[in-house]
Amino acid sequence: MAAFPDVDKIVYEGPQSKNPLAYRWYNEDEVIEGKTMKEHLRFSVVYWHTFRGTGSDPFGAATMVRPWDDGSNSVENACKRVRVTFEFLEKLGAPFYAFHDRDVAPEGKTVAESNKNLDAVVKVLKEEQERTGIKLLWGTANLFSNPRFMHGAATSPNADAFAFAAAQVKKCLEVTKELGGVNYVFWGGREGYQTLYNTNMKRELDHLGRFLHMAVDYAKEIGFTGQFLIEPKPKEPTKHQYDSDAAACLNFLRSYDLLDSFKLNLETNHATLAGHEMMHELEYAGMQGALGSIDANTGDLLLGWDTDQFPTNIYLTAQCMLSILKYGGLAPGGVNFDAKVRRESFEPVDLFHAHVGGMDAFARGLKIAAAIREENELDHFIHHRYRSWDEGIGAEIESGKADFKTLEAYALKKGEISPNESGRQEMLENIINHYI
Ligand code: XUL
Ligand code: CO
Repeated sequence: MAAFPDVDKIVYEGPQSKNPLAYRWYNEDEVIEGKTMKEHLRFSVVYWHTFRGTGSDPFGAATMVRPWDDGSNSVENACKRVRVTFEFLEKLGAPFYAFHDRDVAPEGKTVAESNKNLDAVVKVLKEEQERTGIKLLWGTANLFSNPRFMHGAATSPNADAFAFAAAQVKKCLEVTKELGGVNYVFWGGREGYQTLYNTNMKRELDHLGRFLHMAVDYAKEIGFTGQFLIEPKPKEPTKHQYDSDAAACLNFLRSYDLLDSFKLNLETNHATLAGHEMMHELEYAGMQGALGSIDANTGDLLLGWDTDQFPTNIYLTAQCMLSILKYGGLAPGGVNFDAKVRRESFEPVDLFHAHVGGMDAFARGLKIAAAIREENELDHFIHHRYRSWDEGIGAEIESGKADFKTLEAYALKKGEISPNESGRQEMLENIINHYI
């Protein structure tokens, strides 16, 4: 029996449509800059929020109405949930999904039992992937929920926690490979600290480096060719997460000789918590060739935690798409909605409204970004702004010909710098508004 009997396949009806369950902007076959929207955006739905989110918060119990879920932790219930997930993905027209091992299958009392449960559910996931053609964008291991990881997993002071985390990632890599996953994500979970009074930071980071090398080695051994991704986040659950932002992650990867094996999975609300705009994170990763994938969501400016709301702000999505287009796209990564309906939006149909809105916001962002790029006003402005580096003293500095002595001689002779020019921030913001 269908879990969403009242929802038909969501189709593109164009900007004039008043149908809330139709796409007004996401037209998957529409070609922009030589690729279809489907190829650019590579939308993905997350298992954890969409099919495991209960709506509970620190002040109240679960609110979500999910008639197909019997609330038990049985493998049978987990398998039933897979069928519902794929009905949802098919009706939505999303080409990808993503999961943690513990979202899809119940954790057992032992490693062996957990692995057995996972195998049983993976069989159904595989069947449904084959039936629908929907693919796994990425798998990841949940190394933060089980109390054994209270002090961290790879960075725990307890070596057994490291060993159990390794066993879990080994299995999750095998399963991701089995399902043809195109990426594999490491989000730091509890890899961080609450106080430096009890923490050997150097030793913990060395262990994290070792852990990731083991993952790279094992992927090679089993022939998993998906892209490895690290997902930065500065805080929550720990006060300080080691993978705090794109710059910190790239420094870590470089220090531990892992730069060739990893790219970044950047999440909007994590950027906000780090005190950055998402565009900053995208640009920082992009300029270093490390832009892998995004977890698309948004926070709430008035709430200081990771609210994981669906993105609806087209300034935000246009900025994201400007950077993504600039760096040649996300593939094999994608736009993964690591986002949840709020606890007051408790009916199954709200899952559709949320994703349709997010997909339309990104499709619109893509169109806006492509239009901005076509006119090229921003690029022209930036190019012009840096023209003092194209010849003369600027070119000498960039090419390495100048040194402090020649520059002192230059300054003495010149007397004062060429006049500065306006940054024209307000004009540029107005230009962006022409395209929105
Ligand atoms: C946590 C978060 C995770 C990762 C996967 O804030 O974003 O769900 O995306 O572990
Ligand atoms: Co995320």
